[in-house]
Amino acid sequence: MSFSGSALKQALAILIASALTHGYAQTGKSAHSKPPQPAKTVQPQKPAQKSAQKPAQKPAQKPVQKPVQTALPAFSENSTVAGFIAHMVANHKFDAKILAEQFAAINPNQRVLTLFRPKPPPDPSKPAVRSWKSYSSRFLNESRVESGLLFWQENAATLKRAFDQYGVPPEIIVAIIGVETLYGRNTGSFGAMEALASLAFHDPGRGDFFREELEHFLLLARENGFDPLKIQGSYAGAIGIPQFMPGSWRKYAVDFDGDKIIDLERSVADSIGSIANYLNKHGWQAGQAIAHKVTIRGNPKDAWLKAGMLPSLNVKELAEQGVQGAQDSPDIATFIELPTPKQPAEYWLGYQNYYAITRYNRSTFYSMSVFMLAERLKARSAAFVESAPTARLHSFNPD
Ligand SMILES: [Ca+2]
Repeated sequence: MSFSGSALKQALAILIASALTHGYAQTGKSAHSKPPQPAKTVQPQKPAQKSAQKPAQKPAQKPVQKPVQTALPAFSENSTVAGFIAHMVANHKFDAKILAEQFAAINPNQRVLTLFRPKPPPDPSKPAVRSWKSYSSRFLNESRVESGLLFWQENAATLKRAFDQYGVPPEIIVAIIGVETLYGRNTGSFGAMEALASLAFHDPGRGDFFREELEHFLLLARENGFDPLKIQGSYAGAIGIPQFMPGSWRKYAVDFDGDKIIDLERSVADSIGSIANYLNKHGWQAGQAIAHKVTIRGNPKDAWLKAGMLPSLNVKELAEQGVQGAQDSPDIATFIELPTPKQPAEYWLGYQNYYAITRYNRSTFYSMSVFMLAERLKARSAAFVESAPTARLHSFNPD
């Protein structure tokens, strides 16, 4: 982004004036003198969402966070924000005064920044070892399977239509919604604009990405007539039943219930269609395998682990090197390690459809949780969803 000096000065002047006029005394918000607003920062989340984010801690035992004096300047005092406003005015004809007022109504949210970038462990020489078992137990449990079967049953016709149109099977869509928001029950309790702006202007690593997402968010709000201050989402600004980032919403979301509005906050059908379209556009291959569990001789080779998420390893060559268990698979795979401290790691080969899931969230643990939850749902669906019109779901023919 580049801004002319005068536009930037003008935006900054509007920001400051707006802060003074509509200031914190009136809104009851101050980044400096008051503790974080309970409604946005330490609001008790629904137990299920708590379990989805921090399963090890029971909410009742968690000590109340003490007010923290933040050193972060208010958005209305931030020249980068002024530059961003000038950009929105110059490129998208936004009203500088209204945008400045909206920035004056939100504050840099320290909890957002902490959740997005947790503090490193006290002893950097002992990096925390991730635990697949601990991570996946949040999602691979009876409660989430049963809720998923009910969701599948309730939405069987829509899921079949998404499968017919995009080739993505129901269990994958159900599993993604199950992992993301517990089937739409926990769509996030952070102000989306505040979360996005906090990361856009205060995260040292991903500021560029979140400034783009904030731009998409404001455009999305304008295009749909949303009040940007009333939209809630995750701490990273993901919105709605499928937790789309604003840029993905604008690019991949579809109206799937025919009311000519794309509503990922309330429409389950729009969410199902949008997830299917997203995976389809990211290379989903109808009918192809997603991943196979494998055994190996000895330790995995560095070259396998460093090959990246995009499938690039020749499955026949891997078999010659002792990777067993990937019969009837696509030719090219990525090697997946799922470590748990003090236990043997699990090893898997993932194919193009695994890669498509990683485009939703670029995490091996996330993607394998979706896949394994989907497998459990599929195994139980025949008995559970028997009366629903899904009997021929798996006869999808890509031709
Ligand atoms: Ca719709």
